[in-house]
Amino acid sequence: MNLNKLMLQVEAKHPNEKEYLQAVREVLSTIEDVYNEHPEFEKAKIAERLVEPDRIFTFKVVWTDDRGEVQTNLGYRIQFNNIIGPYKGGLRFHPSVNPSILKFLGFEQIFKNALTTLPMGGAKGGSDFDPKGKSDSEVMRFCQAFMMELWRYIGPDTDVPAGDIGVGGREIGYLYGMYRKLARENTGVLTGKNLEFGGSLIRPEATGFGGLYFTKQMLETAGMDIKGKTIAISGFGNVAWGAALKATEMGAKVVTISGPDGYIYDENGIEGEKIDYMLELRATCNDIVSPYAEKFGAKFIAGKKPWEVKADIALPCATQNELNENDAKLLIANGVKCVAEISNMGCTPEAIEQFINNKIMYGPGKAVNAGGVATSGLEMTQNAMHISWTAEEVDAKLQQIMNDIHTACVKYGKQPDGYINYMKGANVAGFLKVAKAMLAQGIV
Ligand code: 2IT
Repeated sequence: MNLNKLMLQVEAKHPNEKEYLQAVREVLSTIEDVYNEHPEFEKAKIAERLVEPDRIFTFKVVWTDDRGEVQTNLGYRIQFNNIIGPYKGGLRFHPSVNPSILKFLGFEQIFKNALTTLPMGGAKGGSDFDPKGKSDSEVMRFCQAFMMELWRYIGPDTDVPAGDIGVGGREIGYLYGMYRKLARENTGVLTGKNLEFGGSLIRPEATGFGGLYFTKQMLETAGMDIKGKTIAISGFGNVAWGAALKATEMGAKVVTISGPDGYIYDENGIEGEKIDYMLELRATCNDIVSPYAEKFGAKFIAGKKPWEVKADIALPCATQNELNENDAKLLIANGVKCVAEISNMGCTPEAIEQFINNKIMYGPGKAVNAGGVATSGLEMTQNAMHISWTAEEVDAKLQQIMNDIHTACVKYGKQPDGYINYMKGANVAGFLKVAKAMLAQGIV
């Protein structure tokens, strides 16, 4: 099968799902060589079978707000592929959530989870519920209503949801409480739980920490040291927080964070209590970053993204397509050396092309941010064994996993001129594992 032809078919079938098409296009365009080296893949129609989710659940979530008004939201769970393990992936609560966005995230999750070396399949879910401005009890009632619909489709060995944008420890707690009541079981059915009821140490930090372990490896492979480098980060949520924490610990200087309202430029470096403050800012549920500027006397640039500052390293930590071609050109003109996505699909295809054509190190989200779901996998292991590991034990495993992912990307992404195409490396390594598992298990 010509994968171009398959892409045209997928486009014709799902013309309005642009994020999903973008994610599929990226993978199909980078696996073509290995696909054609394995006629058995073609014979078993691996690519055709991989691009469509196993099933999609769509449900209505009805709840009552603090004024007593009845609210209706949409809920989804997309079980994409469970060939190597139970469906696994986060839940996103954000007004932009739609089937296209969840299908792109679920599709990416298959390869990301395959890269982690742990047995996890790919899934994603969420709702168009907007947590912004909602009270704690509204969030609780929404989560309970959401789980009343979802619980019958998930289970600790079937499908294990977790957090994503808009879903953190608080939401996971409310979701878990309702699941436990309905299913009458205490199991690791969700990850990202609080420590008191089966959560794992380091899970909150893991996406950011893993992203920095990967970035450090990328730099070292190119003969550079992360120490002393200037870093531009976008976002100010859990992922940006973990990234800033580890980056400063490694001796780099973080100069930006951002929100939907604009970005903060702190020339003195975002460190110590300023990083702690990010959590406080997030907990207000207003989704604005500007109060940081007033509190710490930094600059706030309204309505702009942080990619216009001079930085050695850029770490998108917010959402998909948050760094476009123009941003890439600005970063390159300002001497950026490495761009590593800790958000999912943070760069547009045009931005990626800029980085690759200019031989700038570029790490795709499915490799760079895999530490989050990998540590979810470690949480599942601890739950299944009814034990808990120390922070040091979890962190050591996370570092090992990120090292292994980096090695796999280099193995499949190294070009004849020595440039490492991490996007290709990650896609090929993830795809080969899934494809081989699909072949071994027959046509099911
Ligand atoms: O995008 C992601 O990998 C996540 N939101 C984490 C998923 C998980 O199951 O921990």
